[in-house]
Amino acid sequence: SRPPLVAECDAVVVGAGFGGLYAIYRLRELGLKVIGIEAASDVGGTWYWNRYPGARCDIPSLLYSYTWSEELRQEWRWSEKYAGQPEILRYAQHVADRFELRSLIRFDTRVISADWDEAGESWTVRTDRGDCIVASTCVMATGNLSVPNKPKLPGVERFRGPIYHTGQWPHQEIDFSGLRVAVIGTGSSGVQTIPMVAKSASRLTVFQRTPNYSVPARNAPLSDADIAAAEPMIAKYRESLETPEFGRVPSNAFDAPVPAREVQWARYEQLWEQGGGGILTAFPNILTDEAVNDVACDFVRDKIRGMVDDATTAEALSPKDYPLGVKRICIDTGYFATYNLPHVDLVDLRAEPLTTVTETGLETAVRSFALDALVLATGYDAMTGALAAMNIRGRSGVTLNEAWADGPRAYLGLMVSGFPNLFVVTGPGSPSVIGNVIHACENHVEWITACLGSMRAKGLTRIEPERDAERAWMAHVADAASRTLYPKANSWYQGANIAGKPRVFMPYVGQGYRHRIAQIAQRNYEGFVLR
Ligand code: NA7
Repeated sequence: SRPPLVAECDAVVVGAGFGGLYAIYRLRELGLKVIGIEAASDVGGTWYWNRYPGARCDIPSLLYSYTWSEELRQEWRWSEKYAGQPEILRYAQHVADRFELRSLIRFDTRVISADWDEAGESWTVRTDRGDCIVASTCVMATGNLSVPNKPKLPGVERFRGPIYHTGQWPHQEIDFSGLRVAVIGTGSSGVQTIPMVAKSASRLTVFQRTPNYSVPARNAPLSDADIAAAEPMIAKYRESLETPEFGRVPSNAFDAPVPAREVQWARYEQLWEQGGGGILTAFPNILTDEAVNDVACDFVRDKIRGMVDDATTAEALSPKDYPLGVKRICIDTGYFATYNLPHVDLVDLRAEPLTTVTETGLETAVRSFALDALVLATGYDAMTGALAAMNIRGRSGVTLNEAWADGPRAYLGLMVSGFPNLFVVTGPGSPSVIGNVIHACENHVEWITACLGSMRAKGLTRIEPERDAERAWMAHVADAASRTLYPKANSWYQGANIAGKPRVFMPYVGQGYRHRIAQIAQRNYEGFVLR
């Protein structure tokens, strides 16, 4: 145990994942006194907690890397095309050591409140360790997928076996050998862990509410030649910090032609062989034109039928009622083939809803299942969960949750009106989780540091977005989404997975975000009030 810290500083950074680490680095470089706070015992954020078997990034490692340090880029060598969680965590740890960031971070410490003091123009941040830190600026780098969604399954408290959530996995290896295991949830986490759990469990039952589109990763070791070949692409990303390969809607989407079905099919075959999320770049209008997207859906369903022996199971595993790519597409290794194993079963919760958890298993409306362990791959209170849990109180005593009662809003996804000097890294209204979140973090951190640097140079101490600018931005975010197929799925992008969460399409799927926010900065921070 350590004594509580009572301190004043220039900036508090909450979270030591990829957003927080870089924020600490840049703010220190700016000459600020920075204090980092992290709930975990180490750096890594999402990659610290998500240790479930099979946890792996769905973006190629060479892109899922910081671009801001050439030295770092040269000295770090990824071993696989898609890095697994342990390697990504090692990367985060390496960054923390290499740039000597650890000494600035208070680990095992959770923020319990942050209060704005108008007279002192400062935030008072309190933690569960009794710390009280007064800072002129607060940077919330608390992550988009950091608060697990644990559905209230009826009777769950009775279950005698262990219950694991993929986003809060224990730090020791879990041995499922000889056990009857259930996995609930078939999003990216479920799709990744199911084939791994099937390797050791004596019986695996997957409880699926909504099937997902999944594409083979075709993961492989990275050769030196692969790395050299990726150089120009990486340089291009540094330039734009926008990742077109994954979920972003390109600017030519709206007037692109609809190619003949055979042409589309042939292209999908090619991309399927290549593996990974590239399928979403097949045609510029894949996320905007239902006619184009429909063919992609047919293509993936056809592949599922080809991979799964039992026709009823294949049918249940085939997504039907939403377009491909508007929930984050899954990238798997052997997911569908896992259902061909004799000890693996799928339960379609739409056909037979879960009625209760018992001491020894699960019951649906038609059957009961004896179980030794339960794995919840049920996702996150995404994008806003961590912010909502921190008791943030801004100007006039209004809490962030009150301000967001009708749904989250933030000007440019960076700042919330009523909450001066509080920056959000990858907040709602920014591209955040669409594409590559590391690049999204870099983009935000660089904007925030440039902003603070320019304020200091001009002797300004307070920044807050105008309510109207914020409103107009969120209307633009909604408009950008409405021009695409994104709203056609009940996804966590719009908070649909959390009961009672107001439905607002949170990520920005429009074009040229980095350019837009740079322009706003150039125009003397248009839409912000600075003094
Ligand atoms: P996701 O993508 O939110 O997936 C969660 C899964 O859990 C999804 O299949 C849900 O079904 C299911 N779920 C959630 N609650 C329940 C209940 N109550 N009963 C049954 N099934 C339930 O989270 P992941 O962790 O897989 O992935 C998150 C992101 O991490 C991913 O997008 C990548 O960016 C990496 P639903 O679809 O809601 O019907």
